[in-house]
Amino acid sequence: MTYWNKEIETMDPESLRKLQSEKLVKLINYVYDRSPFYRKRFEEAGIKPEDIRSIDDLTKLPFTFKKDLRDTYPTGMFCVPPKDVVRIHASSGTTGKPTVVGYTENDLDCWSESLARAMTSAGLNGDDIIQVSYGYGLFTGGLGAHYGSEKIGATTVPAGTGNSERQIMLMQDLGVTGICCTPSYFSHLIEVAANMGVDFRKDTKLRVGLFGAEPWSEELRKHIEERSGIKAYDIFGTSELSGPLFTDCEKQNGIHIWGDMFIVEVVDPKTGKQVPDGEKGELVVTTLTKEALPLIRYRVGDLTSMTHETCACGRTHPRILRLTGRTDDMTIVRGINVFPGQVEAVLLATPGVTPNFRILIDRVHELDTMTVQVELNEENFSEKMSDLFSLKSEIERKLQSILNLSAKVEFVEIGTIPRYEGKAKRIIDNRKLWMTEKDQSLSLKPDFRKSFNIIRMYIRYHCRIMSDAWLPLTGKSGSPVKAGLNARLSQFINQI
Ligand code: DLL
Repeated sequence: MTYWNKEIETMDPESLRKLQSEKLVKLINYVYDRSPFYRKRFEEAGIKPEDIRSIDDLTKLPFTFKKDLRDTYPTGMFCVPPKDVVRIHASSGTTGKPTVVGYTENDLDCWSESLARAMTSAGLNGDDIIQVSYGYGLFTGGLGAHYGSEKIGATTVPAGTGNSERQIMLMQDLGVTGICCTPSYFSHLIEVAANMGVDFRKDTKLRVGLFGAEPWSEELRKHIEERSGIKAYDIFGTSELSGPLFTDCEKQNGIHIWGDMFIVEVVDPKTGKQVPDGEKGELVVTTLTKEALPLIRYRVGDLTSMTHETCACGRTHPRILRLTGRTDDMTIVRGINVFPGQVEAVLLATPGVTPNFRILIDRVHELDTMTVQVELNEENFSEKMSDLFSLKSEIERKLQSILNLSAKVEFVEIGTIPRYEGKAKRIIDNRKLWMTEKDQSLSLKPDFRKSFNIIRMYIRYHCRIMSDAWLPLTGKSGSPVKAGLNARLSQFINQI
């Protein structure tokens, strides 16, 4: 078995706990001295730094939430002066403002160290050629994987996202052996390669993939492995914790969380109480080495379970099992976090539509697609198709800029989107984390829906003309005749 840092990765659990205790005590003093946010939080909870003497006192500490980062936007929770921040990343937030994360030089080193251990545990090494097909930029995927790959001494190919045929060409021509991207994108690459007549087994040297940034399943892992002949590993992290940080090892039996850098807990999302190993709950993480943006008992929002058992690979650090969902309304499309609030903000700022909407997520030819159904405002309903098209493009443009993701807009009849008395269900996720061949044949569904809506709008348009033509004949504007006619038409439209 090969390790990046054998001494740390296989240290005995008792010594690891001791190390965590020492680091936790230091951390609490650090944030208390440097962060007005944490000082206030601790005071509200009646906690003084001297109350935290070991990891046994962890549960005395209050939780931190994504909302705290938003409320202190952009850098209110940073614990170092701006001159010590050497890098900024960000992930999307509910309101259009991103969640900003900062790194000192040491933070970047720890991030790469974490990934170097992870990549090594997934069988990668300095002889590998690793293609990084995560997005580069504010998203942490590209640069995170890039630095990890360089740290282990691999040759790094910063391909970024998109242009699938070129991705495959690069893989072949450069002799790429490892790839980092979302699992849905790699499934798409398998299809593209097949269409190009490229067989991953015969025509490339690819042997390892690190797939994450979005939920996926064991079935998809099997599918990828069978179709491409590579070993597929699960890579996890969040921008608040740095970015991609952890993977499963060659035993593929849970994601190793480096205990000398992070303390993990799994809690009941309702009560906040820790749940026993093996029981599902929300992931909570305390960062032990981060300087710019340390997080204490951070509620990550992902659902998982954990185990403290030593892995068959010999690593002693805790493992979390496959992440199965989230506690909040965030959803992930092509690796990008999407909150319904972002869409709502766009619609509220756009005249001509109502704030009622529904986000439909599908998986077509292995790639996620996002369609936003929007109700046209009755008063602003335009009879000119050209106006509707420009309104549609305007909303699509705004969505692209706020979400950093292309979404299609579909106009629907007023009253079509269900109204909810409680929490509105804005997202209809038609993706299956894994689709069978039969499911895939149903992937025409979004096209059907689109045609259906065009037909509806067309009928409505003509019904309106009929209605307006009829009115002068009856001569009773706003009369029961018109109301009756409109009711009949609506009933008719709703039935089709
Ligand atoms: O997605 C960091 C990352 C980049 C991880 C590349 C792995 C690879 P955020 O954009 O902040 O950061 O999104 C974090 O994505 O809370 C999970 O809900 C989800 N997520 C990330 N990895 C996985 C995974 C990056 N392996 C959010 N399985 C997290 C399931 C994942 N969900």
